[in-house]
Amino acid sequence: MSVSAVRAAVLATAMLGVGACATSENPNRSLVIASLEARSGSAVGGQLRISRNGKKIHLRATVTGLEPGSEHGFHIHDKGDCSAPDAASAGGHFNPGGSAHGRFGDAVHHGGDLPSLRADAKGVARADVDLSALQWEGAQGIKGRAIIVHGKPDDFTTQPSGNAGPRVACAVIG
Ligand SMILES: [Cu+2]
Ligand SMILES: [Zn+2]
Repeated sequence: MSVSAVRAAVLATAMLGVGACATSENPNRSLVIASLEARSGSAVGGQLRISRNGKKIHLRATVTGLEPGSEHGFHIHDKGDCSAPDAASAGGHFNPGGSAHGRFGDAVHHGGDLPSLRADAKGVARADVDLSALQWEGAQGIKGRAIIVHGKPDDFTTQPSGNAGPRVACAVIG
């Protein structure tokens, strides 16, 4: 092969590479959008948006249909199964570190313990949480698990659930 033929081959390969990147998903980035489904006879709904960029994971949620001014336990649960009418199918709190239940940001808490939701005067709560301490995929990852909104506040003390009452909404991550 002449030098120019090699150059042409290299250029063609590079162009194919660019084409492939433009049309396929970047494996380091993902975005999951999921709707919260009402459970336990509630009228709670809303949307989750979980974005990942490398090791960074960010959750944004808008939760509707809450009592104005109310506070609600909010967790990632172990199983991505919202099928039960009371969402018991989602199992316990996601707990990749084998920790006790606690408050997000404290030294001891489940990986799935999230900051509590607080509803505004219209019964809407918003969450904006950096989940970069968690992993995305695999045995220790959050993908394929469930996010649960509870009917009562989390006391951050009662084991292993925080005594946050019924599961009033559920969504599967991914
Ligand atoms: Cu929970
Ligand atoms: Zn917990």
